[in-house]
Amino acid sequence: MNIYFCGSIRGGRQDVNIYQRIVKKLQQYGKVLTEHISYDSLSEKGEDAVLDKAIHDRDVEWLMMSDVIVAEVTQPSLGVGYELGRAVEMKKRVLCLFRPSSGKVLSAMIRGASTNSLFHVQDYTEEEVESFLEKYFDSIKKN
Ligand code: 6K6
Repeated sequence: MNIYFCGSIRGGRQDVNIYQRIVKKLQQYGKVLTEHISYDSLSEKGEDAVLDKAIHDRDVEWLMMSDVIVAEVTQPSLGVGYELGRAVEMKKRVLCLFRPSSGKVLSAMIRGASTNSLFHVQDYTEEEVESFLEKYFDSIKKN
């Protein structure tokens, strides 16, 4: 199974530790095409139009190749929002993970998209992240 993980980069890297836990867990279920999003060394910096086009085109190709998209959406990110919109258009299976304890309120465009049966938003606390991923992947194996 190809899994595409989405997490904030230029939107801010404050949740990188939780991205690492998510990617580690996802690797039990399949190949994570975007493992680099969890790297400590990946900073918010760097802007280069040619490089950015290559990143965009490669990421859209990976989205097309993926079977499941898992996004950590607590830290708002334009790139993650864009990827989720493209994933919906591609009729992909999507799981969004959000931590209400952050004090943030999730965008209505993400929470509101979960009326679609392929698109699921899961509120969670940090301790529960692995168990929610287990439940989710068990449920999609059965379907
Ligand atoms: C490197 C250092 C700073 O910015 C970069 C760009 N590198 C990227 N490499 C791979 N994927 C990226 C990159 N920038 C954005 N993305 C994609 O958008 C990822 O798949 C993330 O899920 C999402 C993050 O978007 P922003 O808007 O938070 O950057």
